[in-house]
Amino acid sequence: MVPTSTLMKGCLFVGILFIATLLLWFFLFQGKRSDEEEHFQIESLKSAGDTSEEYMLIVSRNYKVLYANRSAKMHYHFEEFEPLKNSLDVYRFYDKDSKSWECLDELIHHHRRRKVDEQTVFQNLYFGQNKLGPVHVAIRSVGRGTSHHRDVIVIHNDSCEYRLMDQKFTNGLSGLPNRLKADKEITELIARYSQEREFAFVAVELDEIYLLRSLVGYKEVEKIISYIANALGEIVYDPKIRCYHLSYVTFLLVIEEPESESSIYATIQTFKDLMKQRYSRSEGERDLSFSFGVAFYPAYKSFSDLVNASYRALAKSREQGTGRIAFAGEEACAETDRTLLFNHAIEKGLEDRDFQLFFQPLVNAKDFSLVGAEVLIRWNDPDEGLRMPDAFIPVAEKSGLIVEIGRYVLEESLRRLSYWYQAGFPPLLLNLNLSLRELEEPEFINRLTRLLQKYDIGSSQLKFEITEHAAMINPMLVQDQLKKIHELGIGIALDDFGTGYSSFSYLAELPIDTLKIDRSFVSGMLQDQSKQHIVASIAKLGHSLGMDIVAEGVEREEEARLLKEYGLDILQGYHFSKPLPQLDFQYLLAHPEHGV
Ligand code: G
Ligand code: G
Ligand code: MN
Repeated sequence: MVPTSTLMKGCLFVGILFIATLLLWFFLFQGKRSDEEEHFQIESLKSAGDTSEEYMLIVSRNYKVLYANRSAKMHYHFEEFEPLKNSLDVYRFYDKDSKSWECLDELIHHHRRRKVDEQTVFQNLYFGQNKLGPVHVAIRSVGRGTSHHRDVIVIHNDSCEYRLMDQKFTNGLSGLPNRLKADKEITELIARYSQEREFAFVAVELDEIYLLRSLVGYKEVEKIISYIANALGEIVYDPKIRCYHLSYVTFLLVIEEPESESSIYATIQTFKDLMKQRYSRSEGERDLSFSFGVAFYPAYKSFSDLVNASYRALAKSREQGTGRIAFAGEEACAETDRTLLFNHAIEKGLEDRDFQLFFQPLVNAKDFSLVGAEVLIRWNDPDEGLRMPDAFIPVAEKSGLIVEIGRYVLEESLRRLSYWYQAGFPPLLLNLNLSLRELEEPEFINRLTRLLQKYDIGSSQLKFEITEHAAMINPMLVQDQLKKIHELGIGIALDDFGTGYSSFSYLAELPIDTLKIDRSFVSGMLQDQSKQHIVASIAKLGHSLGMDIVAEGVEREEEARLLKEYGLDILQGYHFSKPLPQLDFQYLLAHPEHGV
C-alpha cells in the first residue's frame, strides 16, 4: 500500500509541474510586451523553471547561458557548468568540444536571423553527452537588438517522460529495449499486420551460460552482453529488423516480411560475424556460441504465443547441441528435424574424417600431360555409402557448415601437396572449389596465409574456383577478398563459365586468371557448330584478357583434339580421367609414362 500522504505529495508535485509547464508555454506564445514587462516575466519564469520538468535556458546575446533550470542542469550534469565570476546566476557550458553547443548555437542563430518566435521539432538534439530525440524546442527573444537581448529556450522533451519510461522499457545491462517494450511494439505490429503479412520472431540465446559464467566470471559475461547489444544495434540499421533484450542472455530479433528462410539465416550469420569481429578472445579459450529459435507470425498470433513458440524451438535446438537454429511449428518441425539431423551427420562426418578428397586430373591441352587436379570432395558415409557433393553441399551451404567443409578441404589439400613434394613428385597444381560463404568468413585470408606457411606450400600450387553466381551475389566482397587472395599469389578460376550470368564486365574487374568453360558447351560440341563458335570465341576473348582457358567435361578424343586446335590451355574430363581417390591419383603421378 502506498501511504496516503505520499500519494498526496505526489499529486501536488505533478500539479505544480503542470502549472509550471503551462506558465512556460504561455510565456513563449503570447503576444508582444514591453521590455520591462518581459524582464519581470523572465524573473518569474526562472522560478517557474525550477519546478518544471522541461529544460529551460536563458541565453544572452553573446551566447552565454545566463540561466539553466534544475532539469537542464541535471541533464547537463552540474559539474559541466561553471559559475562565471561575479554572478551567481550565470553559467557557462564547460564541455567545449561537445556537439550540444554547436547544435544549440545554430538553433539560436537561425532563430535570430529569422526574427520570429517559433517552435521546432528536432529528431535528434545533442544535449550534454546525450542525444535526445525527438524534442520540441521553443525559442522566444526578449529585448531584441539591445544589450539586454535574451533568448528564452524551452525544450519540451518528450524525453522527460522518456527518461522514466526509458528505465521502464530498457534493459539496464544492455541499454536495449526490454521485454515490456517488445510486448508493446510487437503487439502493435501484429495489429498492423492483421494476419496479412509475415514477420519472423527469432529468439537468440548465448549458449552454455552457466559454464561460461563459471569459467570467465559474471563481469566478463556482462561485457559479452554489451558486445551482443552492440552487434544487434548494428543489425537494426536495417529498418525491417528490430531487436530487444528479453532476459539475461536471451535476445529477440524481429524481421519484418523476410524474403525467405535464407534471409533469416543471412541475418543470423551477420550477427555471428559481428560477434566474432567484436569479441575474439585469446586463443585456447572457448568461442562464444549462440542458439536460435524461430517462430513466425501469423502462425503464432500473439506476443506471448510467439515468445513461447520461439522458446520451444530454442529448447528443441538445444537437444541437438549448441550453436543451432530451430524453427517452431508442426509441419516445419519434421522438415527442420530432417535438416538438423542431416547437418548433424555432416558435422559428425567431419569429426570422424569420413570425407575424402578425390582428384580429377587436369591436363595440358598441347601434349595431354598431367599438370594438376581439381579437388572434389566425397562423403564416405558409413551408414549410407558414398555420397556425392550435390547431396550435401547445398545443405551445408545453407547451414553454414560449408565453411567447416572448406577448412577441411583446404587443410587436407595442402597436407597432400606437402606429402607429394616430400615424396619427390614435381610440384603440381590443385584447384579447390570455394563457396561464397567461405569467402565471407572474416578469418579466411589469415587462415589461408597461416596454412600456406605451416605446410610450406608455394602459392602458385593453389588455385581457387569460384562460380559466377557467387561473384554476382556479393560482388563487392568477392572483389575485395579475391584481390587479397590474388596478392598472396594464388590463382583464381571462374568456374562453370557461360552458364547463367556471364557478364564480361566483371571479368575486367575481378582478378581472374582462368576461365573454366562449362561442360554444357563441350558436351555435344561435335554435333553443334554454335557450341564450337562459343567455345572458340570465349577462348579468344579470355586469351586477349590474359587468362588461361580450361575446358571441363571433355569426354571424347575428338573433343580434346578440337579444343587443342582452339588453343585451349588445360583440359579436364572423363576422357582423361574421372575424379580419382588419392592413391589412384598418386599412381598417375608416379607413372607419368603411362599417361593420364
Ligand atoms: O564431383 P562432382 O559431383 O564431383 O561435384 C559436384 C559439385 O560439387 C561441383 O560443381 C563442385 O563445385 C562442388 N564441390 C565439390 N567439392 C567441393 C568442395 O570441396 N567445396 C565446394 N565448395 N564445392 C565442392
Ligand atoms: O566444380 P564443377 O562444377 O566444375 O565440378 C565438376 C563436376 O563435373 C564434378 O561433379 C565432376 O565429377 C564432373 N565431371 C568432371 N568431368 C566430367 C565429364 O567429363 N563429364 C561429366 N558428365 N561430368 C564430369
Ligand atoms: Mn569446379
